[in-house]
Amino acid sequence: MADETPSDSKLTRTKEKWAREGRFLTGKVTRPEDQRLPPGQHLTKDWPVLDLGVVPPVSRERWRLDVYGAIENPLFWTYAEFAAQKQAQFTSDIHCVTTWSRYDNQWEGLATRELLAACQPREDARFVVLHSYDGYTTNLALDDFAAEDALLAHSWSGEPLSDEHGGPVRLVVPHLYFWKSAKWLQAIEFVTEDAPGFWEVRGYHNRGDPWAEQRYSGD
Ligand SMILES: Nc1nc2c(c(=O)[nH]1)N[C@H]1C(S)=C(S)[C@@H](COP(=O)(O)O)O[C@H]1N2
Ligand SMILES: [Mo]
Repeated sequence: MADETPSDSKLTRTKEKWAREGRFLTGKVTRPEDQRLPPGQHLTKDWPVLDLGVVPPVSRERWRLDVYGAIENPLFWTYAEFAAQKQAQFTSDIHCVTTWSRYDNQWEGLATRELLAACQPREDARFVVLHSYDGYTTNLALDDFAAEDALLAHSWSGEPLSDEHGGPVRLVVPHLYFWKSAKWLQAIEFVTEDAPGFWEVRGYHNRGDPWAEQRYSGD
């Protein structure tokens, strides 16, 4: 509708509904410095590379992002379309299940909340599955995906994300172990039933909260 004002657009109404429901609150609190490092972790200054051993060749020219499933508005973006979305800059800590943590990583990209506003999850959408160009998958509860500091990142420390760290675009979900942060992101699938991913079917915890040391299934 051409005369639809911003205040009664579907997007605005959805955001208002989420606010009423208190939806997507992660319970994240600012932690005192002496509690910043989760249990069993040690600090590193460099940034280790961890993956399945294959860096899939995907240039910005060839990269596409498919967003589909239990949503009102499927999205199929080129890199230029992705880059034209509202930009966010977040600084956050990385916690890898292999016990290293790295503080103060500066990310730039598209906040997952902006993506959700654009794709409009259906009422029955409860989980997302991330699909990557190397065949990797990982699953997240929709509320974890929608954390206020989660983003689809294209830059780190003001530079384009390197190939080895998941460029052109990776997910970053700082409040969970880093295996949930899919590199070389290809697709985001919204589902009504949970669907464990690559590591989740190989003994890793389904959620992966570092503060609760949810490393392996059964923890
Ligand atoms: N596509 C893809 N994403 C992935 C992985 C992978 O193998 N493939 N490994 C995960 C794991 S186990 C970790 S710890 C982080 C490592 O990210 P980094 O190499 O940038 O440190 O990426 C995660 N995302
Ligand atoms: Mo990892």
